Amino acid sequence: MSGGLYSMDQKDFDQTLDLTKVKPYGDTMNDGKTQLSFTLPVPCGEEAVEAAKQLMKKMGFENPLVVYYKELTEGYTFFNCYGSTVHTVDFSSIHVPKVESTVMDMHETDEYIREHIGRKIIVIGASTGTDAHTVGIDAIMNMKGYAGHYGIERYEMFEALNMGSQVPNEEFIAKAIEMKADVLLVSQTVTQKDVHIKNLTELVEMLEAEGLRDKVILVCGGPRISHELAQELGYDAGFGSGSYADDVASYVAQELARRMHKE
Ligand code: B12
Repeated sequence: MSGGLYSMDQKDFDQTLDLTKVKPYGDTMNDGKTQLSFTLPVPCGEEAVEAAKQLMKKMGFENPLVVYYKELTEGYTFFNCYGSTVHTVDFSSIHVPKVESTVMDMHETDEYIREHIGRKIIVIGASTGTDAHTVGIDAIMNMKGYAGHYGIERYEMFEALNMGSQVPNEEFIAKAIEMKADVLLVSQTVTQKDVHIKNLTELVEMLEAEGLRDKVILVCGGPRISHELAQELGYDAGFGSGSYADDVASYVAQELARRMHKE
């Protein structure tokens, strides 16, 4: 297929694409076609369908179409809908803060640590506060790894302790002091009523009160965590959905080396 369609720039493919005014692509460029689903707390019936369409118009969708609806339970109706959004975004002006490090695989990271740090990096991790979700922190730390990526416990140059879930911030900090941890990994999944913000903030405040905040690399992660949010809350880095141990281990190794060589 050399020289064919696949080697073309997307802009050459369709001259009507304007990256300063991007909208969803359905059948043709710029048609704005969007699928969305939601539930309304109203009884199932034609009035419910009309309510869904009116709501879609208010949300900025032209030609709203309800393609499926069903009573969920008495007084609640679920909808699948299509519509064409009138809104656009300027893709060319978007800037998303990201963790700045080179992602290496497990062997490369171990080698990097041997060369630049010369000792094992001590890491503790937990799902803190009331959060009982363990799968995220396990994915990052567990020996067996996740989706083909070995967790930090597998690395030769990390000494890692996964404390599990529902670990109070006090206990987490006490363990960090006992193990002289270089890195704290915090997982937060539940965000209802912003409980994650409260819990993540409390940890930062407690570390500051102990005079420990600057002595550790503080990292949080979870499905609703972004690097930007993490930094706003006083963390060094944040990792969201789709992160692997490789991302975190590479970052931590490079950040620790940077701090050591600055001193
Ligand atoms: C399994 C599960 C549970 C299990 C957890 C069992 C266990 N041992 O973990 C149980 C049944 C206990 C449970 C309970 C609850 N759950 Co729940 N649960 C889920 C579910 C189905 C999957 C979560 C999961 O395992 N994901 C897989 C992992 C691999 O993904 P991940 O966590 O995003 O992790 C990745 C990244 O985020 C990142 N990451 C995560 N942590 C960290 C940490 C660091 C340091 C780094 C670098 C990266 C990182 O890396 C990981 C790998 O890529 C989700 C829905 C869903 N499909 O996502 C709901 C979900 C998370 N639960 C939810 C809720 C509301 C609850 C309950 C409050 C329900 C209730 N009313 O009781 C309770 C809360 C209990 C508590 N006190 O925490 C909501 C959360 C909504 C919100 N935003 O707040 C969800 C989204 C379901 C929903 N749609 O409503 N849950």
